[in-house]
Parts: sequence; structure tokens; C-alpha cells
Amino acid sequence: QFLANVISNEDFRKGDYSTKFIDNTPSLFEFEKPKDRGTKTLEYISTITVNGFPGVEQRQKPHFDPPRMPGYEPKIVEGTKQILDNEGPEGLVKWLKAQEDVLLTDTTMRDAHQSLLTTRIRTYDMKKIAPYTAHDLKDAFSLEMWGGATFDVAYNFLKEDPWRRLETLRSEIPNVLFQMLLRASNAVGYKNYPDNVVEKFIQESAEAGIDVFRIFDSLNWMEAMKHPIESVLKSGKVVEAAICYTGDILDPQRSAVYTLDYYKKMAQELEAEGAHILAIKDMAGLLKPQAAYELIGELKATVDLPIHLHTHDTSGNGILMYHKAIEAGVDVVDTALGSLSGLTSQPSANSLYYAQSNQNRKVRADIEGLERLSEYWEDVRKYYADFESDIKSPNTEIYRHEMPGGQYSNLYSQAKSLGLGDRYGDVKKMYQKVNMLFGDIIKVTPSSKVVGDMALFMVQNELDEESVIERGQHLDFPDSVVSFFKGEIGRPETGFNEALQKVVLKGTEPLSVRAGEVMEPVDFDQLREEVAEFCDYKITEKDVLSYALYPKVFKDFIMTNNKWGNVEVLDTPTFLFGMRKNEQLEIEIDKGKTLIVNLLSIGHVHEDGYRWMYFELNGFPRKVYINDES
Ligand code: 3PY
Ligand code: ZN
Repeated sequence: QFLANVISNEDFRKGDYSTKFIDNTPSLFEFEKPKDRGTKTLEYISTITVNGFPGVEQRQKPHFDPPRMPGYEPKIVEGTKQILDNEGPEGLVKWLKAQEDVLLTDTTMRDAHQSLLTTRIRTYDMKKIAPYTAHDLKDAFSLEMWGGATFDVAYNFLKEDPWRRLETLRSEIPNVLFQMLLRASNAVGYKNYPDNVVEKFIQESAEAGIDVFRIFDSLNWMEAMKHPIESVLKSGKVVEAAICYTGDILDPQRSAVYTLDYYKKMAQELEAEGAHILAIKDMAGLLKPQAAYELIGELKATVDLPIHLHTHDTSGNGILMYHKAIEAGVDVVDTALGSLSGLTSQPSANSLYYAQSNQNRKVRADIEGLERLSEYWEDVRKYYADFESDIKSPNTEIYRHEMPGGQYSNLYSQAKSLGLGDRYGDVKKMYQKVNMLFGDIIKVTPSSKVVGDMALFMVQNELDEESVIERGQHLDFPDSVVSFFKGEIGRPETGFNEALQKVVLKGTEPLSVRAGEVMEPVDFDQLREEVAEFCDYKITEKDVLSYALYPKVFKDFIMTNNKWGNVEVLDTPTFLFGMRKNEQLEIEIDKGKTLIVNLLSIGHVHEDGYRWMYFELNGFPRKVYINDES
């Protein structure tokens, strides 16, 4: 605390101090009394009760029925995790190739809620169902439960540690492979990181419990995939190298670039780099049934790798598409449990099970188990109603604008915040035009964000494809667009639109090599020292890495934790809504340590904008003075 006072002292920061600084500055010795866990928890509950949770409409905590839990004692039987642990990636691949039925990857804990609920599902709700997931999904190939947006959203919005989520679930689910989505050199971020950060991230994730790394590059740029592939190979885990699918291989009018040959060539290159599994990542749900049949069939004949197919069900054609892909020999498909499936999420595991029930190739799953887990998530989903998107029915517009599953509602919020909510139709049309203006690129995080930012910018400034170049020298383009044209997120298949690049960069030279290659390696020792300045517990390598990836987000998370303690222990209704008057709660803050909290009354607002909140904590009266910002 003394050191913290020195570092935050104004004079000290300005360098305005002498050798008498310590003697002359008594405030350096004023230490804040550390608050106990109970007080911190009451302060969090009070703030949320009075001011609401960001993104949740402020209202009294609704009454939710407890979620339906499976009514049996879960048992752990060996699954794919043991095959990998005992026989290595090659043994796993051999086993996979020998399966007659199609296998499932369950995306419920990653892409499903990333796409439907802006990634807001908390560890608390995952942990509760985890032992039953180990039991009921024992036949699954894997659970995709980490990576993508889950990493930063956990810190930023849920105030929880994503590493702890991984470790907690790993200990509860020891039998099924854990899979993550890795954005190649962007890791779990939105920009390129130096190679040593990506490599350390892979090592730490492997150690914490990830078995299968799905690696994709947002422009399908092979150069960017080689280094992460090599790092996963070094870790001894499974490399699932992904090709992002765009356009339509059966529509020659749509694209001269993304043809069957394009995908076959990339598959061969990935196989040559040492991939164990090939993933087709249909992030916008553009792959149509017959195209899937031909693509999977051709790829099976081209490479000797198991094929894992990912899609989003936005158009409503997902099950039919999977049915054709299964006919063509796909090995694994991504699905979500019924109640968190469909629309911008993955197709339903439960529906696919029945669709394949009298076919040669069935779905390897226990349907009773899928139904039980689905009931649980149906109930839990209600907590997060405020994060639901406004898409209510299948949407075939995606075949035109080609926006990835998770981007649709995000871009709409961005448009609304710029006052363009009522022009969202124009934004979507512009998105399509920007794609062509950029040379018809792959659109997925982060390249999809660049296209989205440019579309908003052009609609806002009343620009079209010609005027943006004519007037470009005088325009201040969005940062993401400048970074794209500098080559910082990679190289599109067709290169850059040079006329546009020139006006965007205004004389700055673009990169001629991969960004990660020329970026200074991160000095982890120095970062460790920086983290030690604001972290008052024993820091881990994972903390240092999180700080390297997201310095501000990580620091804010630590500050929030200091203020409120670990809010991960709160049940979700309490975390999002606080408490109702006269409600009694039991909160297990540590193993065997429980707080019994009763909110007795809420005082009126004082002139200073604060109010008293009166509680009973473990039988004793307690009050908390809270700023009413509502
Ligand atoms: C992500 O990068 O988070 C994605 O889900 C891309 O599809
Ligand atoms: Zn996806």
C-alpha cells in the first residue's frame, strides 16, 4: 500500500520531489483499511441493485425458477480426452478416421452464446452443469468452450478470469477433448501480436487444459498460420487448421477467387504444414447443402485428414447442409445443445440426431443426455434475456452481405450508437459493396470488423465506391481500416486495392512481411514487474500473458476484483440484478465459507447522491453507503 501511495502521488509522478519527499508527505502513510469479503460483496450487490448492470435494463430482480437439473448421479467414463492422452494426436486421428458415425463438437459454452447472447454466459452456470456434461456428452468428439471472444468478454464484462474458467471446467470434465478457437497471430485478440506472445499463449492454454486448437486466419493467409501451427505441434496437442469459407463454389458469378480449387489448394498446404485435422469454418453460414456435398467430397479425395465442419444456422439451412456433408463423409460437425442452437448459433445437436436417425451414418450421441442438458440451458438462457439479439427467424440475407454469425447484431449496435440505426439496411448493402471494393476478402474476426467499420464510415459520410477514392486524401479513415491497408492483419488473396490503399495510407509505407515477424518480442520480465505493481496476490504466467494481450482490460479487471472481491461466486440473477428487498441469499465465497445475506431496506437518496443500504450479514446488521447513479 505504501508503494502504491508513492506511485500514485501527483508530485512523485511529475518528478517534483526531493530527498525529503517521504518525510514531507504524511499522506503516503495513510493506508486504506482493507475491506473484508463480506463488505466487498455487499457493495457489489448494492451497486447493481441500485444502478443496474451494463447492458441490462435496470429493474427489480425478476423471479426465476431454479434451472432444471438432470436427476441422476453423474458418472465419468473415458472419452476422447483419454485417447489423446494415451495415444497422442496421431492415435486420435487414427481413431477418428475409423469411426462410422458422425461425431459432434458441442459449441454451447463458446460460439453458441457468443453468437446468441454476446458471449455473456458465466462460468457459474457452466460449472453447475459441468459434471452432467461430462456424463451426457461422453460420446462427443470435443467441447468448444474457450477462445474467440470468450477471453476478453470474461475479463471485461463478466469480471471473471478466463483461465480459471478453463481450469474449473477441465477438472469437472476430464473425459472429453476441450477445443478452442485461435485467431492465428491475433490469438484471442483483434490485432496481430508478436510471435513470442502467440507461442506463450498456446503453451499456457495447452497446460491449462486445451487439447484441440482450431487455428484460422481472418484472410486465409497461409503465412500467418504457419507459426501458430508450429507452436501447437511443439505443445503436443492437436492442430486443427481451418479454412474460412466464403462465397459459393457452385455459383461462378459470385466469385472468381473462392473456387473449389482455391479450397483444395489451401487444404493441401495445411496438410503439408502438419495439421492433424482440417476444419472448414463457415463463419457466416454460407455453405449450401449441395456445395457442402461437393466440397467435402473433393477435400476427402484431396487430403488424408479428418474433416471437421463448422457453420452457423442463420439461414435455417444448417441441418440440411450437415446432412449432405455427412453423406459426403465429413467426420465431425459443430452443433449446439437444442436450447442454445439455431439462428446465428450452430445447428441443433438434438435436431441433427433425429435427422440422421435412420441413415447409414448416425450421430454418435446419447439423445436422452442431449435433451437433459438442453432443458438446463433453456432455463439458464432466461437470465440473459437482455443480451438476446433481435433476430427472430431464419435470415437468408446473409447469402448477400456474408456477415459472420456474431457480427450482425454487433454491427447494428455500432450503427445505432452512431445514429445510423434507421439506416441499417443501407449499412448492410454497403458492407457487401465494401467487400468488393476491398477485392472480395474473407470476412471473419478481425477482417469482418474492418469491413463493418468501413461500411459505417461510408454511410455516415455519404460516400460510394468512387467518391471514397476521389475524396480519400482528405478523409480520416477508421483506425481498423488504416491498419488493414498497412498490412497489419495480413494479406488478402487478391492483394490490396492499390488506389484505395494509397489514399488511406497517405504516404505511409505498408508492411512487406508478416506483422508478427517484425514486431519486437514482448519482454515478459518487464511485464511481470508492471503487473506486480497493481496486483496484490502471487501473479502467475497466465496473468502476465493476459496483460500482454489486453493491458487495460486486465488491469481494470484486477482493480474491480480488489474493489468487489471475486464476483464469480454470485449466482447469475444476483450478479445481473442484485437483490430484492427481504430476499435471503446464501453465497459460498470459498469452500465451506458461506455468507448469509438479507437485504432489509434501501434508504432514500441523500444530497450527495448516495443512499444507505441496510443488510443483515450472517445474522449481524450491516449498512453500505452507495452512490446512486441511476
Ligand atoms: C471469433 O473469432 O470469435 C469467431 O467466432 C470467428 O468466427
Ligand atoms: Zn462460428
